[in-house]
Amino acid sequence: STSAVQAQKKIGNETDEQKAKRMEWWKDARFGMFIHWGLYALPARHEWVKSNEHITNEGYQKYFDQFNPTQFNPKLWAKKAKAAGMKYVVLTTKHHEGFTLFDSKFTDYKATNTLAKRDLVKEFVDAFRAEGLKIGFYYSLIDWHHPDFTVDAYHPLKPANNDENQYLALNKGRNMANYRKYLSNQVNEILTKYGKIDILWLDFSYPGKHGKGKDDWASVDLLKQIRKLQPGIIVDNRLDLDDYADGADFETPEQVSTDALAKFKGKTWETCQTFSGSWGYYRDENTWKTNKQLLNLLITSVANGGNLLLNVGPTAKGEFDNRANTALDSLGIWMHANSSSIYGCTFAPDKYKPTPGTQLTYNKTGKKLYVHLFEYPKDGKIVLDGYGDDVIYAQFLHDNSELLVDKDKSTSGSLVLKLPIQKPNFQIPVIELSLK
Ligand code: JFZ
Repeated sequence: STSAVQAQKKIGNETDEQKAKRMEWWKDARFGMFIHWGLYALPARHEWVKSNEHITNEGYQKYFDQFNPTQFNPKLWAKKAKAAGMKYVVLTTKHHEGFTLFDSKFTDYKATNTLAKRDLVKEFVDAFRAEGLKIGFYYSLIDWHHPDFTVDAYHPLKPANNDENQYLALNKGRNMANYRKYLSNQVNEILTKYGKIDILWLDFSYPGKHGKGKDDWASVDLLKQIRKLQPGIIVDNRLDLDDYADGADFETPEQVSTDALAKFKGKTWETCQTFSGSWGYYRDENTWKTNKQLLNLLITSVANGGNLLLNVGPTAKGEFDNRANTALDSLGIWMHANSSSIYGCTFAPDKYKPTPGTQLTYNKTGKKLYVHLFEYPKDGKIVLDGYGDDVIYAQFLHDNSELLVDKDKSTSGSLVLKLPIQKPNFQIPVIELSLK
């Protein structure tokens, strides 16, 4: 069939084995930090503010002039990420607004020319590397500042009533070929000036009328360029290269509910999630997720074989705000005790079914099964049907205290775990089952 032929279309010549090797650290890591930081931190009302409120380059200029992150200290960011249990980080080197946090030969619209007066990406990379985290760059394919980037359905200058003649008038003199060159030049800069880069997160494609896709970005050539410059790099799936078997390394389900993650089981994926809804710092947003919801996102991701990329939007001063710090600290307390159920883990073999109120993760190498207690059983008992003959030892993960198991009640390999009546003082305690 044609779809079978299409799936064979390839850009490079990497084998499945080589790819598995390249992706290994990323699949084991499971938990990363996304950082959305740019001029939009000043208006502090969504990173899309320029488009949402149809702000011109002139109208947006005040944020460039006022950008002065006196408290920017990426070492503190890196320590927070590390303490929360995150293994990698992805920073917006440029978002849709077009402002670059890095020094670039190809634009004046960069941090170096603000009151910050320096390459902020350089300091960021040094700080996170020093903490042992892998380095990822987000780079926006979209650019609402560049004069050659054509006005489309998401652009701040888009005509109010989608009037075709207005689109034509606005795009007279704009030349996407020039923008493609700029895009390629800047991708070249970020992949050559900062040493080994582990992840490239390009964002995003929206093919169709007044949209943009692979031809607008020259995606095939861009991906070839990326792989040549950084052979080990891991690239997301937003280049509009679904027709190619090797057009992306992972899927990026964004802001989806925990219920929706089950359908990604068996694929290679990372869900990106915010604390409060917006990616950039949004002062007045009061829809912050609870600690339990955040843990649920992390555990549910691993229980379905995926990663969680949890976002922080630093303030215009250059700091994580208190709500973000508190949430990260609380994740760190849980991870300190329970990270063995996260790192190197994936979904459990089919024969093990989670009981109501629990989620399972599995470490194949260590032969461990992890039961996450979202709801604590009132009678202190958990019955695991079909596990009985496989389990050789059970303990809580946070203190390695033994959990007694009762097998004689079982005739069909079911196992009764006896838990303390009093729930341990832990949000979502984890039971570790050692398998034969
Ligand atoms: C994009 C950005 O527009 C947003 O500001 C943020 O950076 C986020 C991580 O990525 O938002 C998207 C991109 C793609 C989809 C949805 C939101 N999508 O394909 O559903």
